[in-house]
Amino acid sequence: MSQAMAEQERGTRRTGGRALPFITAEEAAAMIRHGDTVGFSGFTPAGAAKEIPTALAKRAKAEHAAGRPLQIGVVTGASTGQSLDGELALADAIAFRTPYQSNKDLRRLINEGKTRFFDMHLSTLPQHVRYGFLGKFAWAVVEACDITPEGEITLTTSVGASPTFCRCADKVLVELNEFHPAALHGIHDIYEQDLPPHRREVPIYRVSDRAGSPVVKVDPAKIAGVVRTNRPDESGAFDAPDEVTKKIGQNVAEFIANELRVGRIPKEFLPIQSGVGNIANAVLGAMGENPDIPPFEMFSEVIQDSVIGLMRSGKLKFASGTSLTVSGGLLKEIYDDLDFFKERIVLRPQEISNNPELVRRLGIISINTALEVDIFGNVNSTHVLGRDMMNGIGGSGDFTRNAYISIFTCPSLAKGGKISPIVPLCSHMDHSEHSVQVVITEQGVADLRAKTPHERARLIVERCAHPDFRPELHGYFDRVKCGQTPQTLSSAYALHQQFLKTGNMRGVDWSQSS
Ligand code: 0RQ
Repeated sequence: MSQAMAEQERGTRRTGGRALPFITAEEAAAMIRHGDTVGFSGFTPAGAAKEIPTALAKRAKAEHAAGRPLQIGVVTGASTGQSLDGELALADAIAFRTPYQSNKDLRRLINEGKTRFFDMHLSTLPQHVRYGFLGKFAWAVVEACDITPEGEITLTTSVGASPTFCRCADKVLVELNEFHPAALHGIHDIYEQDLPPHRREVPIYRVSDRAGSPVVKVDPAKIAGVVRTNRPDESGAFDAPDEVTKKIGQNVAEFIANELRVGRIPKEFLPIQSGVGNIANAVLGAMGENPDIPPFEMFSEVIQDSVIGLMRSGKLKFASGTSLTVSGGLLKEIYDDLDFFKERIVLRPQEISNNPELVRRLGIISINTALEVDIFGNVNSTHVLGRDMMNGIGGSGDFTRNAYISIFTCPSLAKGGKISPIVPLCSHMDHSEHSVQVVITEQGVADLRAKTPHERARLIVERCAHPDFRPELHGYFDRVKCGQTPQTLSSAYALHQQFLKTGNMRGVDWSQSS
């Protein structure tokens, strides 16, 4: 919106005697000071603040050019879009970042050691803010599709940690984004847990239960400004499934269908959680196509593209999540038929969508993607070659540790065949062998339940590793006959070291290892 239009809007929207303080994005950005910690709305690009961070990035560039510092702590629900993480990273305006990111410019700064980043389980972020573990929050900056002068905020396509940011921050700035219809009111279920030792159980017993309010309630005196905007979410489309991701999806669907057949999954079926990314999208597609999988519910974090077709076909009965991260055309389809989708979707705070108590109570089948899995079933979700951050652990730990059945998927080859994601020992550990029950690649399924480390190693190599790498991996553990775990520390990272030396994991000489 132009400055002139914003000035026209400025002043008031009067109802019930109170006024909303309309201001421009630049005026909002000018209130944020160097050193402030800001909780921005956004869980993926869905529902992320856009105007104020972009204006702040511009201001930071100008301040830096004038020799003055301007950097803030950026806390969000999870990753965000280009106009938040991207612009602030390009302006070098981020002092620290948590709990998750997936932006290439920010990732570069983190891996160059220029931006502090700490990686957190997403369910724990809001309570850590309430406990004071992240220090004082000066601002909450949240996107809304509606706001009343009484301080009732209807969020947009994500909830994330926004209710907690609004509660804990000294002041609140709102981006009133007219791209999202006010009729989204009712899709959210805002519920915050009490602080220990007064915390009670979360009163959700079925995927579709609601426990809270459709709006975030904020003391109107804390609302320092409302910025009008009309901008879509910056969610990109997924790659169409290829042969590998399709086969991974089919293997997951067949495994789950068989668990149902043999009675290890109850006949009523269980809710599904599915991770982020291209593989996860393909897995859901395959679940939809498998005739032996009954219509199901999702209790997940991100509701992504393939969910919408599944809902239309009746295969997906209900989806609970914290963000509606769908590409533009699909979001329009949802908005054009909002009554249909509002009956079938609830958006919750991330501490509820990912709540360990609920994951265990509801018996969630979790399906997440690994960067690397070792032959014992430990999983690396976050680090390339043990050093560089990819995105972060996200919600994968919240679900995996507490799932009824926890599944990890990955392709058996990465980087054009030069990397085997199945390795002797993960170069970084996010999920341990104690939490990971099933590993699935396009090659097959390794069911690790009730297996020893020696048995796991054999299964993972035979069923999941690429045939080209099976001799390499056998070379690693076959000779070790004793010990609870067939590990040889001197060569545990031989494949990684080979890659660092030659740009390819192939060709390790195991005779050199002791
Ligand atoms: O690199 O982009 O340069 O080609 O990693 O890999 O195969 O495109 O997989 O998009 O599904 O992402 C784990 C990152 C997978 C994601 C991860 C390279 C590969 C490619 C991406 P390029 P793919 P996906 C929440 C669930 C953590 C958070 C989480 C993630 C790039 O799923 O961030 O689980 N997960 N949240 O080439 C080096 C290896 C590699 C490798 C792949 N071993 N070494 N590079 N790559 N394997 C729960 C919900 O409810 C949503």
